Amino acid sequence: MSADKLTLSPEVSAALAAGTAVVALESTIITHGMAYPVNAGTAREVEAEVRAAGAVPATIAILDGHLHVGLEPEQLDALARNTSAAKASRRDMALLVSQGRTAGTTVAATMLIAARAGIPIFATGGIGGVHRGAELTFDVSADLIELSRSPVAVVCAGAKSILDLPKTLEVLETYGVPVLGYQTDEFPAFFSRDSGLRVDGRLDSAHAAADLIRSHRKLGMTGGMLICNPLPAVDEVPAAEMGPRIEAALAEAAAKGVHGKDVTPFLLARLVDLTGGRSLTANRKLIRNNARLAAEIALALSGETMPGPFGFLAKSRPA
Ligand code: PSU
Ligand code: MN
Repeated sequence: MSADKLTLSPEVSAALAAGTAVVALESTIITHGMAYPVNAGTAREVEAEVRAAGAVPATIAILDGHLHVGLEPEQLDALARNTSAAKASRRDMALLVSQGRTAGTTVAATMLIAARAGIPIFATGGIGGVHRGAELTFDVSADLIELSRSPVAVVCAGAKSILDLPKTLEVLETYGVPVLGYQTDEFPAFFSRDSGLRVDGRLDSAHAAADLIRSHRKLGMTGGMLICNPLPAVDEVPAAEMGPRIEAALAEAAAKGVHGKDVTPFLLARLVDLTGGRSLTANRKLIRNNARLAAEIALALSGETMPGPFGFLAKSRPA
């Protein structure tokens, strides 16, 4: 797969050609993370946040078997209404393309496609990680290994404590993925600013993040990194409120025998119900917060040509 196998929107195509700041956005959150019409509204808000900061949003999805980078408003709305869209991680892509299907892309698949398009920055809410009980189930999200493979900096609010956060950080360390805190020394736990776990390093500005990304490239690193942006304190949901609801959602998943790629969407949907929508409100806010930071980092990086791993992947990767 090379960049010319991608379907770039005219806006994204022009921005990439001009070296303008572009922020990649995922779409599993649209197809499997939220229900219509909240998913469509959130996706539009996130794109608006990127534009307001002066960058171009590139929402990534698989539509009728084509890898799209940048969606028109009608395409975004149709995806949000599509209740039969698949969930695409790396391993699903060839099957979905060969069958002409439509899918939301996970963090893993979005990173892979963003890298091939030459987009080095990507904003999401939370990443997948090591599930609780993974020592028995082996349920470790493909997002983690993709972070070691695709040269994209992912801005997120950490990971939800539906996951085992210490094990998630261990696996990221094993895979050689830098984990940075934006204006924090702690790994954020999505709904809360702190998890009690430390990040590898702290970045206090978008320029510091851009400098780190440049150093990563200069060293010839071929993988990505995680930039963790805690949600604003006013938007936090207290851990005491989330804890029992997370336990309830996990118990339901176990009782129903939910497994494989259905686990994360099941837990996310149950949490929205169990918190009476409170988790959804926090989710919307933190994604916008991440989109803004990603746009600021993209701007700090833009104007550069893209040598190193990004340019190489976009221009000369064989099909
Ligand atoms: N975690 C969240 N919200 C999400 C996801 C994870 O808090 O929307 C989505 C992302 O698209 C992520 C995917 O890449 O779920 C991970 O799925 P899995 O655990 O099956 O790898
Ligand atoms: Mn899994």
